[in-house]
Amino acid sequence: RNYRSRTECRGDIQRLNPSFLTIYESLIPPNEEKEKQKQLMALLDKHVKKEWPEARLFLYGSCANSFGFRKSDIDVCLAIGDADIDKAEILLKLADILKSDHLENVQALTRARVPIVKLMDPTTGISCDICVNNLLAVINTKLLRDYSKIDVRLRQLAFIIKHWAKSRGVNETYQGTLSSYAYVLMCIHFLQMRSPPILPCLQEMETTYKINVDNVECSYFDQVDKLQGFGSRNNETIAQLVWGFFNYWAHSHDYANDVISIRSGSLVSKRAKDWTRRIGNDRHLICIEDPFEVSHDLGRVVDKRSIRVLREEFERAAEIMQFDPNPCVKLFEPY
Ligand code: 3AT
Ligand code: MG
Repeated sequence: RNYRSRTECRGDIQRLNPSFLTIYESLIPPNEEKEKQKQLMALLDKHVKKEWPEARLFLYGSCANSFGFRKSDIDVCLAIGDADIDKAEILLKLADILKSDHLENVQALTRARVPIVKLMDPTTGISCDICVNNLLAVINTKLLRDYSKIDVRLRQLAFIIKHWAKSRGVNETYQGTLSSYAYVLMCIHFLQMRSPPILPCLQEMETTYKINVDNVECSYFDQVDKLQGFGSRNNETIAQLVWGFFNYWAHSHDYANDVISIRSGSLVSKRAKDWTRRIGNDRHLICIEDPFEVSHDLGRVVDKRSIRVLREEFERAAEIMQFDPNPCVKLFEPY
């Protein structure tokens, strides 16, 4: 099959905006959920401080980056200053401490890729995963949250794309498709590349926030209040952006040569990163650079089979956005 990149979208595209906005609104978590999360965090903090007075707890992932749906589980990071601690030992101890206080299903999973303690809090109904010293995830959570404050269209687009990916079964890293984190990076990159741009590149601007974590220098412009109205010269709407996003990934992206990079606000070449061939399990069939761990390709989970699944889904979505009379139904049909 040979689709050509489209430059013209359907004439009635604006008609689709209300349906996309309704879906977006229906996925946003209500404020009570934030309160319940705080309540659970306070309880966890009380227990943790008793054992490790210096330790701190941070929320990360979708419960804190502003891209979380309603009724999501929460991700928590326990930060313990000491870098050479034995994580498994900490997690076993943590599970012990938490078991004693009304929490349910407390389990330490010390051999997982990211070792965690899992638990469920019956008071708030929230399930939670706690990891140890995964501070880069806390920092990339802040970066995503800061981007979301600049232009509401990022949050709208990312919610629609995540909802599509979950409905179509392409948000499963263990099956070789992409994480939610990767999809949000794709959305940020897409909005940085609009003309005129809807988002700036915060890491290329003056440094107002700087922290060194695990020997990675993380710095960027975080005074995003000053960037209100940044994208106002661009008046594209959510329907146009969803159309453009799928059209880009279906027909325009150069999978053979390009890496998307929100760090640089542009495309960079696979050759420059030496991501042109398979090394171990990293095949680099779709390349998404992590903003801080720049040697890390979020597309590394994608293999020969799943890249076909992904690209066929992008093509399907692009066709629906171009031709279907009612894209908001077809786009999210369960696979
Ligand atoms: P859901 O709403 O739960 O689907 P999420 O935003 O919680 O989405 P993930 O479950 O993919 O996203 O990941 C949780 C957080 O962990 C998000 C990000 O801060 C961090 N993270 C995930 N994958 C990576 C990765 N490969 N490299 C660095 N950080 C990552
Ligand atoms: Mg999550």
